[in-house]
Amino acid sequence: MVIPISDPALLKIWDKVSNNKRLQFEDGLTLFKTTDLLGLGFMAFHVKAQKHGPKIYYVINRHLNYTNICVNCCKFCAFRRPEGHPEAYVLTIEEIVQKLKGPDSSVREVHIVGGLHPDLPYTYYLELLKTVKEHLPQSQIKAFTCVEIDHLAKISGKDIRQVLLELKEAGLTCLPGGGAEIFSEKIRQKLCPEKLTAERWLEINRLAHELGIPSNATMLYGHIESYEDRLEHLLALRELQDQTQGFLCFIPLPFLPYKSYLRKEIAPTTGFEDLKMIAVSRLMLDNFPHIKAYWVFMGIKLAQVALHFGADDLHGTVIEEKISAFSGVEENQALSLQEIERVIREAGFEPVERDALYQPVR
Ligand code: V47
Repeated sequence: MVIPISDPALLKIWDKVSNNKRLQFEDGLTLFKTTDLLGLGFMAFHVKAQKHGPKIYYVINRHLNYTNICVNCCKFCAFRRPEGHPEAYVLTIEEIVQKLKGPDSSVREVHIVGGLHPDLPYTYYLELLKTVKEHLPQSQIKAFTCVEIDHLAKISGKDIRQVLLELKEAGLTCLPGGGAEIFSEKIRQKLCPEKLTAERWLEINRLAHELGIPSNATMLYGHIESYEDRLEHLLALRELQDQTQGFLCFIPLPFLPYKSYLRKEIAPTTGFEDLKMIAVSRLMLDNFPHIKAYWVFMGIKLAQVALHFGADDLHGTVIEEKISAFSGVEENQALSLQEIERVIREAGFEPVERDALYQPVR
C-alpha cells in the first residue's frame, strides 16, 4: 500500500500509530505544526476505522437551554445575558413542558445546559430533570456541565457527590462536556477568570465517573491558546480517562467570535484548522471511544468531511440549540433524520442511530 504521507516528520508518527503505540506531547506538536493535512487525516482515519469500521453515530436529540442568565462573564461567550437585560430569559417548568409537547417521541437524548443563574433554587434543577423524564420517558438526559454541577453544590450547600447522586435519582444519565474551555490557568485567567479551575472540572468528572455517571469532554480552541496549551488539555483528559474510563466522547469546539467580546481581536478558525483539530484529537486521545464533529459549530458541510479525518460521531438532529444562535451561526437549527443519514451515507459510511450512551437504537 502506498502511504499518503508527504511530510517526512509524520512518518515516525505513522510508525507509532500503525503499531498502536501511544503518542507523546512532542508528537502532538509535530501533528499540529504540519501542513500535510491529508497525511494527518489518513492516520486519524486509520485509527477511527480500527475502532468503529464504517460506522458513524448520531442521536435524535433536542437541546434545552433553560436560561441565559449567568453570574460569570466569560469573554468568549455571546450567549450570556445579565439579569434584567431585555434578552435575558429563564424557562419556567411550564414552558419546558410546552416545548416537550409535540412530535418528540423519537427523541433519545435531551441535552440540557444553561447559565449560572443567581437565584434559581436547587429544586428547580431536580424538577427540570423529573419533568423531562416524565414527558419523554424514552429519552436519556445529558444535563449540566461540571460548571453547573459546581454551582448547584454551592447553592444547595451539598457536596458534589450528593448533588450528583440526587440528580441521578431525578433522571440524569450523563454529563455534557462543556465548561472545560482550555485547561491552561494562564489562558483561563484571561478568558474566564470566574469559572471553576481546570482541577475542579477534572475532579467533578472523576466523581461523576465513580458514581456511574459518564461524561463528555470539550475543548474550546481557536482563540488565544497555543498548540502547547491544546496538547496539555488533551493529555490531562487522556490521563483521567486512563484512570476512570468514564468519558464517552471528546468534542473540539471551534471558537465562534462573531458576537463575543473578542470579535475584533480574533478571526474565526479555518476549515483546515478544524479538520486538523479533529484528526489530532483522534490521534492523541487513544483511550476515548468517540470523537465528535459538532456540526452546529463547524457547519454540516465541514462536519461531513471531518468524518474522513477521524470523527465517528455527528452529534444529532438538534432542536433549538441557542449558544450557536446567540454566537452568530446562521445555519439551520435542526437536521431531519433523513438529512443526517444522507450526509453520512454520501461520505461513504453507515449511519448508526445511538442513545446518549452510544448504544445503538435500531
Ligand atoms: O463550555 C460558549 C462553548 C460550551 C462559545 O457534550 C462557545 O455532547 C464557541 O457543552 N464559541 C457549551 N464555543 C457547549 C457544550 C457542548 C456542545 C456540544 C456537544 C456537547 C456534548 C457539549 O460552549 C461552553 C463553551 O466552551 N461556547 N460560547 C463561542 N462563542
